[in-house]
This record gives sequence, structure tokens and C-alpha cells, in this order.
Amino acid sequence: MEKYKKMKSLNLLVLGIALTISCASKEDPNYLWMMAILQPLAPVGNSPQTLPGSDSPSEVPFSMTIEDLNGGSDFLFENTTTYPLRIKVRDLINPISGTLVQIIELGQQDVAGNAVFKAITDSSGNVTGSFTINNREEPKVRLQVTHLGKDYFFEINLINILEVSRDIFLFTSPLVQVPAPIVDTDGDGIQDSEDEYPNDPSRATMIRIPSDSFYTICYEDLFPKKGDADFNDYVVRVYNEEDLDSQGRVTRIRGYYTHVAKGAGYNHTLHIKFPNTVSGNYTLTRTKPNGSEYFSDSSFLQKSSSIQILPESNTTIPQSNTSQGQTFLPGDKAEWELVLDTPVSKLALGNSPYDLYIQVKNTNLAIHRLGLYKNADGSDSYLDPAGFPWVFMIPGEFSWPLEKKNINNAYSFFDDWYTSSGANYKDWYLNKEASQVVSF
Ligand SMILES: [Ca+2]
Ligand SMILES: [Ca+2]
Repeated sequence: MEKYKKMKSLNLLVLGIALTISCASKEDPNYLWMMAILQPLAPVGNSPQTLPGSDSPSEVPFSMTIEDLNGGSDFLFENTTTYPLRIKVRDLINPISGTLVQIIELGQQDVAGNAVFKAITDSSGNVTGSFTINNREEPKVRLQVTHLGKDYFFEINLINILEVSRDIFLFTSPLVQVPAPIVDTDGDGIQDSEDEYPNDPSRATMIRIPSDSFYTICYEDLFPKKGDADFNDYVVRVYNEEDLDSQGRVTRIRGYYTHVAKGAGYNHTLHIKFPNTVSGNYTLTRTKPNGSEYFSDSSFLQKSSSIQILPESNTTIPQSNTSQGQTFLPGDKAEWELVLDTPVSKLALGNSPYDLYIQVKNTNLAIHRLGLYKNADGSDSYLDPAGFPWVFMIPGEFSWPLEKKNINNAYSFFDDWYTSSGANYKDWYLNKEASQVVSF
């Protein structure tokens, strides 16, 4: 896909519609103040939206400048998308600092789910970070700004958006602002009711990635030779948790892994690496499928070093889970927690599952996901000459192909997705030929 980017600048000139859960009636002094200065201007924008659970919301004026980066992203065989985020909040005169900004994923029926990003604005009224959601036909999130006890909601349709960048003007008067009393026990700027760690100033928010279920990550192990496209040589289920501080920076990371298939003669170990600015203390435990812990370690992760998550794959799973007629049996689990020495931005950390790779014992070669390593000529080191990767990451409980089956036949829309560079059949992995894939 030819990459193109353009900046769309759209200024919703005067009044859009925001919703509040409480107050902001026509008796509200802010409203009266705003109307006094904006009387000549006619409202524009959408009809008021009704938020589930809200009390007949009133209209509260705002202005929003949309500076999103639009375009198509490089096709990296991803089934999730990470959106960099930049939000600025101000009133008519000053930036608003210390205001809570959240991104909440909206589900298929526009039902609000979990916060995928949360931070308070800095002294310039800015919040920067990123959030990741699974690909779907109509990806949407809700941007929520909480100011002076009121919640303002903006729905964002993410189609064709590469980066979310918005300036929000709240029409509140500094003359009549009375800060709502808040309880913030740890003094990190996030009130207790919004703080998932109300007694820990280094943490305010826990982000689970993906927000439910897990990723299934499938490796081919013949690198640098082309694989046989069954994507079952080494398969692991993964989810991560990130703890963010009040500025939205990552301060702790956790990873949870289950080895679920080994359709290969080779042996592998599973590892993780972070960008070379990341260091800190970590704990790691491994357990057998029956729950018995057989390994535990506490160590310091040096910059640029890696953690071995699971040992040789011939010891971490009771059977291949790739043969017809087998009853699925999960393998070992591992989990770690890394406490970062220095907080890092989500963009600098990179996206879950980070650089999660296998080391093939027989070839002594590592196999990484796309988008992390480049050859001298700029091409991706882990894309084969036919333009195919050695690693796939699929959201949820993905059924990998059985032995001697390949992914093109096991998933009839895979080729349409692949040849359209991800534009079509974004949910190709939901349409399986049951006879050709593992069942659970
Ligand atoms: Ca707090
Ligand atoms: Ca806290």
C-alpha cells in the first residue's frame, strides 16, 4: 500500500455539542457567561447525543480543532492498531492543567468499554500518549474530558485516522470557576474515584492490552527460509498490563503467557526485549498447566537486555496441539512484572506485545515480529521475499491451522485480507474452516 499522510485541519467554528452528566443548565453561570459573549454566533454541530446512563444531558458549548493525521498506515499484517494521541485543553483564555483526559473504547454497539488511555493535562494543557485497539470495520472511541466536575464526551470515528490530535476549548469562565472539591489521597493529581492506585503516586491507571481476552501469536520457525504457512510451529497466548502515572507515562508492565501449540520438530525459547531506554527490576514465575510453580526469579533488567519468558518448547507443552483428533491441552504459563527505573511514554515503549520473539535452538536464530528490525536497504528483516511474515498476531482465541494445512485454506478470507493490504476482511480470522484448524 502506498503510504500517504495528510493533515486535516478542521475547526468546528463555534459551537459543537458536548454532553454533561451533571449541571450545565441554562441557569449555570458558565452558560450564561458564555452566551453573553457568543450571542451573535449560531450553534452548529450535531444533535445532542444521549449517553447511556446520563441524566437528560444538556448542551454545553465547546470548540474543537481537529488536527488528526489521516491516511493509510503501512501494512504489517497487524490485526490491531495503535493511535498516537495529542490532546490540548484550554478555556477561552488559558490552557487548563490537571484536567482528566480519557480514551474509552466503544464496542460494536457503541457500548463504552474500558479506558485505553488516561492522563491529566500538563501545565500547557497537553496530554500525549497512545492507545491500541483491535481492528474492526468501524473502529470508534470516546474522548472524555473531565473539568470542574463535568464530563465532556466526543465520539471519534477512527477510520482513516493515523493519529488523533485535537485542541479542545471549553467555554468556561475563569471568573466563575469554582474547583470542585476532590479527594486525592496520594496527591498525584488524579482523584481517588478515578485513581486505580489511590495510595500510590507513581501509578494512576491500569491498561489491559488487549482490553479483553488475549492475543494469539503464531510463529513459523524456518527463518530465513520461507515457512509452510501453517503458523503453528510455536503458538503462545499473551496479554499485557501497563500501569500509567498521572501523566500517562508507563511505570510498570506485566506480561501473561500460555504456550498453546508446538507443531514443529525444532525447539524454541520465548523471550522479550524492550527499547534500550528501559531498565528496572522484574519478577518472573513459570507454572505447569496444573498450576504448580516450578520457576521463580527476581532480577534487574539491564538496558538492551532481554528476559527469557519460557524455556525449551519441548518441555513446556504436553503435546503438539496441531494434530487432527487431539483434544486440546494447554502448556505452561509464565508471567512477569517489570518496575521501570524511569517512566517512559507509551510511544517510546512501543506496542504490546513489544518485541516478543522466539529463539530457535536448532538454527540459533531469533524470529521477530514485523516492524521492529530493518535491513540496510530499509526493508523489514522479517518479511520474506514473497512479502510474508514469520509471525502473526491475532486478537482473541485464534484457531491455528492443523499440520499440513495452511492459513490460506483454513481461513477463506485470509488471501482477500492479505492481498488488499489489510483493507478488506479485517475480521478474516473469524471465518475458519473448522476441519482444518485446532478446536478447543
Ligand atoms: Ca490520586
Ligand atoms: Ca495513584
